[in-house]
Amino acid sequence: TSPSPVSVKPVSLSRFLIEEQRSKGQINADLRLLIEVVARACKRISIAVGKGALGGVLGSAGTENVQGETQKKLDVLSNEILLEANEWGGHLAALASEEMDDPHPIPNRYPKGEYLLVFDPLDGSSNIDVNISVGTIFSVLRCPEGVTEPDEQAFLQRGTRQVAAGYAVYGSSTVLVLTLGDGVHAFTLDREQGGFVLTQSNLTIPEDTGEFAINMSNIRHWEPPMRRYIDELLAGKTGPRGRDFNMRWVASMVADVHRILTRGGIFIYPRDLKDPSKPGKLRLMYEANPMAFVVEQAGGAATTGRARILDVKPEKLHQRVPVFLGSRNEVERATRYHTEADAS
Ligand code: P6P
Repeated sequence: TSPSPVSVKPVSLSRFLIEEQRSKGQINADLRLLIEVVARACKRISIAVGKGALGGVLGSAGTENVQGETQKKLDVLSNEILLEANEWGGHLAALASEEMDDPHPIPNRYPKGEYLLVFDPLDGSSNIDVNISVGTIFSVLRCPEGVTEPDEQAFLQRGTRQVAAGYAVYGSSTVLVLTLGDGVHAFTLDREQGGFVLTQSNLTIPEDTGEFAINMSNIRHWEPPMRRYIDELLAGKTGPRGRDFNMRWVASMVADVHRILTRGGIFIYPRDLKDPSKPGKLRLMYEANPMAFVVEQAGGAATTGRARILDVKPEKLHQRVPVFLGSRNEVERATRYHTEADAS
């Protein structure tokens, strides 16, 4: 029988990374340092988020980000925590964030490294003031050879070029989910020890599901194949799917994706016609790509409804993209409805 949980020696994030480095050559010392620094920053963000009203950081900062969205004080604080944590380590060539118009160079007083870090420091921040889970999403790319002053162009790499990605979800517990391109692993923050401990290895998403996540209030703006796919789910047993489906929508991508990683499901933020200039709401570089990498590494699928997300060639740092991700068979079905409609 497997040893009882208490007898299994807890594996810290640092030990996991050192053993990955030693056994699989998947990562080098700089990437290991990068992941540890991001994890420490997420721990600080978790502490700030956890203080809620007592931390004096709820509410709006009175500023807008590049998306024209009102920034919450915690958005700005979380961004600053990630910048300060990563500037001095010598592992990064530059950083980019949802909260900053342009990439943030590493100050000349610090050495530069070979990696680029792009992140959404606090995703779902509209949920903070109502005490619903939020999270941090991050993606790691290599700085292109010979680029000493990385600008936006240096970041515009397909999602298949990511060397690592993951997120921290600040919920009833704080969980860091990470892929280095060799499976997906989850680490829970042990608040007494102050570190992340491996709690799940090689997470896998069931290929089929009975649960979908979408903001139904946009239904009148959807393309016909999107309507068809959702109508069939809503028809349940009486419809062509021959089974009932359940719906969840947290309006925090990190929380919805974490549920799907844990028990399956399909998450959809489709293109909608209310603003043709915006192909969906979610951003490619620091929401769709990192989540797509994690989901694929867990055996799921992630598309724009028409193409694999990780194959999309980025044109702009803050560009948006439709997102269908989760249980492989559901994502493939929803995608097929769109590609068949296009072909007809
Ligand atoms: P809506 C949060 O603002 C976010 O970027 C994602 O975390 C979330 O999935 C989505 O937007 C929610 O969008 O339109 O339902 O508020």
